[in-house]
Amino acid sequence: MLGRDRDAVSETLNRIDDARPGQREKALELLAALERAAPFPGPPRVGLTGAPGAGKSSLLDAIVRALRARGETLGIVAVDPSSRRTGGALLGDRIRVRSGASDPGVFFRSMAARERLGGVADATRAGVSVLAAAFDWVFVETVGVGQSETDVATLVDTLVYVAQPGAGDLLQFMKAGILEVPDIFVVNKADLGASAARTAGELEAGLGLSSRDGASTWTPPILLVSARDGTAISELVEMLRAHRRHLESSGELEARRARGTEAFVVEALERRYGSYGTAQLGGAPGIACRVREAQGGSAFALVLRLGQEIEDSLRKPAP
Ligand SMILES: Nc1nc2c(ncn2[C@@H]2O[C@H](COP(=O)(O)OP(=O)(O)O)[C@@H](O)[C@H]2O)c(=O)[nH]1
Ligand SMILES: [Mg+2]
Repeated sequence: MLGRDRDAVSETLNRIDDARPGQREKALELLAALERAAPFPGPPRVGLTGAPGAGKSSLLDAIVRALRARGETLGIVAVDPSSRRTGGALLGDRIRVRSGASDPGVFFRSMAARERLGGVADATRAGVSVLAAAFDWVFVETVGVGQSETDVATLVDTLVYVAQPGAGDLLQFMKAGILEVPDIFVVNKADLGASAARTAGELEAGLGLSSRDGASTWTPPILLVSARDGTAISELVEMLRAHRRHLESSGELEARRARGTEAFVVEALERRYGSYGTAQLGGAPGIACRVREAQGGSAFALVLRLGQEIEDSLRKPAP
């Protein structure tokens, strides 16, 4: 894996996807070892979210071409909302993103959103960690339903929201809570003209009113692009780089990864052991505290270790 061998990447992804009993610990150990071996901060992790049909796959395809033209490599995880959409549409997505199918510099893997509808499965986080060890960039494409913006936000460093012209008025954006989380807003299909410009204007007005994290000095830009015509794709890629530079120079990158680790560990333990189990460690606050104590330790190692502690304490007879 660390030699960036493609076959090793596939093999690792298969192993972490192995649902047979007993394989879970091995998978977590493998992931923890990978995270330990890959120095911080690693490649940029970018999420694309937005309603189905907004053009996320098409944009990714355009980004792939722009980055490949400069010799940069990419790993892509697509969260497959298998229960929500037809196989045909998904296949179309895959083929488009795989336009570089024979190119060893692009790796594409789709993962089922098993745990929650439209949400980001555990496997996605694992997939991101694996790809981060082997490629210059990692992208996550997901569907924008319900909580998925905030879910993906804990997995990636840069969240891009892809809006569709005429997709809704300002009120809808605000109601959906879309404006609070993303780092970059993209209005795709700029080739449609006035309606794209109008949507960008609505987003801008909404951003002025939203209650975003006041601690960050980053002002989320709104870009008008066209995946179809290639308009402003290079500006988008430049913006991704600019956001990464901002995260690194401000120290926000470390803070953000730490928050992501905390959210992941708490959620993974709650899902596996329930509230009675996690109460053994003081519930979510207790677990969060333990994660902070571990200071940048692997999220997977923490799930394994704290899970073991929960199991041990559940086995002890009550005093
Ligand atoms: N006019 C226009 N259509 C686009 C553009 N980008 C994507 N589309 C079309 O929008 C539809 C949905 O695109 P897709 O990339 O699958 O969206 P996703 O569901 O967000 O991944 C497809 O029919 C695309 O051909 C664009 O820049 N302009
Ligand atoms: Mg898609």
